[in-house]
Amino acid sequence: MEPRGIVKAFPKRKKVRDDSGKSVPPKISKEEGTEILDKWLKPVTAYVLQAGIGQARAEIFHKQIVQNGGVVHNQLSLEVTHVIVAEDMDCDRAFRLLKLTKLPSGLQLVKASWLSACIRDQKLLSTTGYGVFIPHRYMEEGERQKEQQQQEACKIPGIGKRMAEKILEILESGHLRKLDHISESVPVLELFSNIWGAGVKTAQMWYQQGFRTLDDIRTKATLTSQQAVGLKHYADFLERMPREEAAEIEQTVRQAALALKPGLVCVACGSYRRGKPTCGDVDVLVTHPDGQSHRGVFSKLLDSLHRSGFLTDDLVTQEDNGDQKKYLGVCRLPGPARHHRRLDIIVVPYSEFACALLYFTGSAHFNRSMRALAKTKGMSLSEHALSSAVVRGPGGVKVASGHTLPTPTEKDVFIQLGLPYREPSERDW
Ligand code: DCP
Ligand code: MG
Ligand code: MN
Repeated sequence: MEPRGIVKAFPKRKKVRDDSGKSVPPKISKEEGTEILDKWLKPVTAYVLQAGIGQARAEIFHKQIVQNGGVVHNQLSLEVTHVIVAEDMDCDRAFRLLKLTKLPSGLQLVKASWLSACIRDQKLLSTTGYGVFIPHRYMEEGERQKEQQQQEACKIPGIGKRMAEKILEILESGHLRKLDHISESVPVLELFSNIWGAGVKTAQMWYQQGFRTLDDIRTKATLTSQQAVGLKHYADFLERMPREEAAEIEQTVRQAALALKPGLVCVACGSYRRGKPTCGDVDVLVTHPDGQSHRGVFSKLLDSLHRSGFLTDDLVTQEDNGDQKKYLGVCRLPGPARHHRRLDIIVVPYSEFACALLYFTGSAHFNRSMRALAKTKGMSLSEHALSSAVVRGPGGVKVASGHTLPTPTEKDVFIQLGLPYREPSERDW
């Protein structure tokens, strides 16, 4: 290993220094109320290498640098960003005089003519063309690789300077800091977006506000009423219930419904109807075979279930969807050691029963496939009905409106679509 000389004394170099205690603090000259506001040399902390420049010229430089907001150091130190050297200075000599074996990263050796030009133009000029040529053997290993790799990366078509810098960072350190930040946030974003009612956007916002734990959210975040319910039942909502418990919940809803109106049909759909051993929630469909008596049931049923203490929290009290009504909330069966469970209830007219049942049974993926297939056959499937599709002419103008196809049972939907019937337990994909 080559000796690293003074390099070790330059562990971290700040390109733009702050204003804290420097040997020659910038002085703002004031003349009759006119302040020199333009401290254009502020980013520069210079060390003027007198050899070949001479004391008189060096002193003029010192004065000018300080007057324009820069800092002058009388020896090479950590803070120095620019070493000002004579025009004819070569690299070997400069390194010898500076007692350097390698060029610390961030330090530039620039010719005095650069400073003269800056002072003439009263602005910070690029050092391009004024730098002392530094052969690779004088560069720190990292600096050398960086220069080479940056040239290599830039050669790839479509890779610009900014992308090349990112590639370089990955090559140098094995990772990209920007991504570190993302991967750090991932578990927190997951924690937050598992709160019912909080999506990725909300989770990201909370992360940006500095929140990292559910306790931060509880004590500091602004929550919608849904998110407050979600947070209250955080653990319960992440847990799936055994299907036996889902059956008890279905039964509780059915009893309350039948007490309101005999003949109401209550069916637990979703994962329960597909025969899953555990359910994320219970999805109860309510309808009445007489085609009329479902009306008015929705709010009465919810009132009843609230009064009995079965429903503990509401998430969405009423989502109007044509003739269908939807409730999303939280329930808990009576007795000790019971968990809070998510419960969805839809009340639908009997004419829409088959399509609503098909939809609410899912799975969501199966529904998407069925809808896509219906489209290919010139039909349209929804939770309301199976219809012949709306026909549109040129420019999207409606030529023929769709009409509802008769589907008294789920089987009829399959038949209309030309598909063999599938039992609910076969609708998982
Ligand atoms: N559904 C849908 N598209 C969605 C969400 C739901 O088609 N984006 C339908 C199909 C689902 C049914 O509604 O099966 C019930 O929705 P759930 O979210 O309750 O899903 P599951 O009951 O299928 O699963 P889980 O056990 O997680 O509740
Ligand atoms: Mg469900
Ligand atoms: Mn559901």
